[in-house]
Amino acid sequence: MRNDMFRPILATIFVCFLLTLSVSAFASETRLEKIMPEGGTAVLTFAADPLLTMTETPFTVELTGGTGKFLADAAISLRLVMPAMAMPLNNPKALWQNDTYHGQAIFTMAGEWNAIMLIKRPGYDLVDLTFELGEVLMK
Ligand SMILES: [Cu+2]
Repeated sequence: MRNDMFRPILATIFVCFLLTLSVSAFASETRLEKIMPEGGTAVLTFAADPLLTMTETPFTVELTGGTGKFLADAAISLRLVMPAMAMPLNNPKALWQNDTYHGQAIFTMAGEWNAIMLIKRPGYDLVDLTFELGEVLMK
């Protein structure tokens, strides 16, 4: 009797566990958000978590203006830097494609990285935002 009661509960817990595993497998991304100086937000999302060295890592940038409208007229690039040392220039661009800005990043060394996002829009001053990416791990 007791066994019959618990079996469906255990089965439910097991299915939930499997769902959690599969969701986290597909949702592994590193998402960072900053407020822009004149309002609105810049969201930088890498398609990996954790970030790994020597791996082409797609990223997207979503710019939203103060009114909540997507901004599609910007020229965007990242300066990927290590705060602890000078590294060779690593400045991937993010180009508008369909619905958002897309680019590819490669981290050339394990350790702590920052992404300085440069945003230039017609009629506006250059904006730079620093995103702290944390540790990039050895592949
Ligand atoms: Cu380095």
